[in-house]
Amino acid sequence: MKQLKVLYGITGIALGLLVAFLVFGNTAANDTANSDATNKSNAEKVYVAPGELDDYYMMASGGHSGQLFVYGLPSMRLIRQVPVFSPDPATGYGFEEESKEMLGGYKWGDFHHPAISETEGDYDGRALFATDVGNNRAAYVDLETFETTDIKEIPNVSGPHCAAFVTPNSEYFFAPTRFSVPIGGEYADLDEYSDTYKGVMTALKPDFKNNQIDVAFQVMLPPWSYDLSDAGKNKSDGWGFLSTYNTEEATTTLEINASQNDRDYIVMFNWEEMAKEVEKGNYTEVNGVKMFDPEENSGSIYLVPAPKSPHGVDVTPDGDYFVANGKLSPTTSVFSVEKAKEAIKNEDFQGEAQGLPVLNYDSVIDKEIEVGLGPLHTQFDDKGNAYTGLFIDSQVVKWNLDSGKVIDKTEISYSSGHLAAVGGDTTNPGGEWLVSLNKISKDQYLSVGPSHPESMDLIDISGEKMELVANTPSQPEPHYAQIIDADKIETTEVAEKDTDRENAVWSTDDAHIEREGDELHVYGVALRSRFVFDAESDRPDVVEAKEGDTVYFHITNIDQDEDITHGFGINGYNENFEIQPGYTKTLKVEVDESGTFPIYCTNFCSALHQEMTGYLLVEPK
Ligand SMILES: [Cu+2]
Repeated sequence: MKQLKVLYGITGIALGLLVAFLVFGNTAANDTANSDATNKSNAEKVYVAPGELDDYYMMASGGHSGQLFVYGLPSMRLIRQVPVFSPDPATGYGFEEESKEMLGGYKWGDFHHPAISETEGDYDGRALFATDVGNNRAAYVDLETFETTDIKEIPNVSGPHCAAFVTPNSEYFFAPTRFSVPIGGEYADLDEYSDTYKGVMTALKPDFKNNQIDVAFQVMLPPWSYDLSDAGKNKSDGWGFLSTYNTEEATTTLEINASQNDRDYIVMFNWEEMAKEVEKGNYTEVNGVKMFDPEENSGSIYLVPAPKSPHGVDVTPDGDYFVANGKLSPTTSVFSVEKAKEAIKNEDFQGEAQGLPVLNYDSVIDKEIEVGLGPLHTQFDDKGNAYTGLFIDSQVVKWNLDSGKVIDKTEISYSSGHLAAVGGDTTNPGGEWLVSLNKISKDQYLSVGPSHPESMDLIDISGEKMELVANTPSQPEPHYAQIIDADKIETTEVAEKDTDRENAVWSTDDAHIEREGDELHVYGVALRSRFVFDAESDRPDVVEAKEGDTVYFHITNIDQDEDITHGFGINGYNENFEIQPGYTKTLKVEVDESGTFPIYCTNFCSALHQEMTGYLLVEPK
């Protein structure tokens, strides 16, 4: 049956090619101006033959799954789910000691907007940064291994949603909050909201040598909700841009009460200046973090009025403009960085809000584009065009940055939340593909009951007209994605044999078990197709413990071959983890019940994988 389907698929594609040739073949031959892309059928454009590789990685956040989804483009194949903020039973992330400690006991995370590290304003493929809106954490994902290598809890914040945006040379990535709370998080009456509650923006500093992040400083902001952000580039390098809503400072029924003002604000801040001020000592310490208060240190933060409850704020690739998408307005607003700087210099203010100067709207606006209903987010191509997703109209709109003219609209299914273009947040966008990350799939896929997947549309943006070429379901719930050229990612397949590594054993002869009181340390190896826990034992794959012991399994996978992963599951013990080639992992087990517990390799590794077993024997007290 499976084979038949494959044959049918190939026949279908061949038929598609034939039809494409009959329809376009002759005209294409006469029209040398047509690019290859326009001559291809939609099926051809996304077809990546078995054994061939995709051109791009798409790194999509997994929302309340807490995970990172890695897709290949143009095939839209889901290649990998990388655990970041939530435990993962298959890999044992959050089960074995190393990641368990990093994860800190959290059961879930809410990963919203991934940001790939940058060099000179372009994705450099070294790392990916993530923030957790659910439990106020930030993570570093190493793109050599596609593993989460560091997670830090961020003090003083509630819901770092407006993140992460990375500065052009990865000096910092910023994480402003969706929720405002009293500084320090203590109790305060909601009647005191406007005076006591604050939004907080965190500057996190990546350490690429050790694959870590640290909180560098924080900035106190008015008690509003901060939604999305982007870093300045080229002419606007040194600046950052945040969108706000609930500048009404409502404390209940936000649906109505936070939708009253015709204009909220884009917060425009000079992060270079702020970092310098903090360096000079202009901060107060709150829960161990340097907190910068822009009200007391004027000159680094300004407000730009923008219609109405804006979601995305996106800086153009040349850095000359920032585009705000007022989700309750039918327009997208283009603001000029140069005009904003001029207004700041001339103190061309129309007032102030929460002690911060508000720039004169008319002095800063460049143009308003009538895109349609529910504009949420804008991306760019390499030809001076912008693409805005419309939530309510379920469309993507292409418009020109210079002329402001709408060029094309395409229907998507349904309700675009975010857009991601190749290199879409960089100084160097690709201009080939755009993905609409849709919030609702309804009738797009075979029904699986009341819970529907989300959906993603792949749009070819290489021609004058956009063309929707493919659609794929996704698990909950990509909020945003970044698309990077596959050539920029260099992965490690096998970990180096590090003979100094703590708890590692690199030869079957060295496998041994040590007892320290009621602690049992198993220094074992996994290799095709056996476990060796104790080289000198008649049964080297058996661990004998006593009821009440604590057993530490320190297991090294000594197979130094690509894709030879071993698993380690204990039957009836609710424990499992993977050990990648060349890795050492530790599992701690309290054996509080006597009995016989088979151990087995859970990740198929060889023809004799079924034989890769052992026993944990727990003798009664
Ligand atoms: Cu195995």
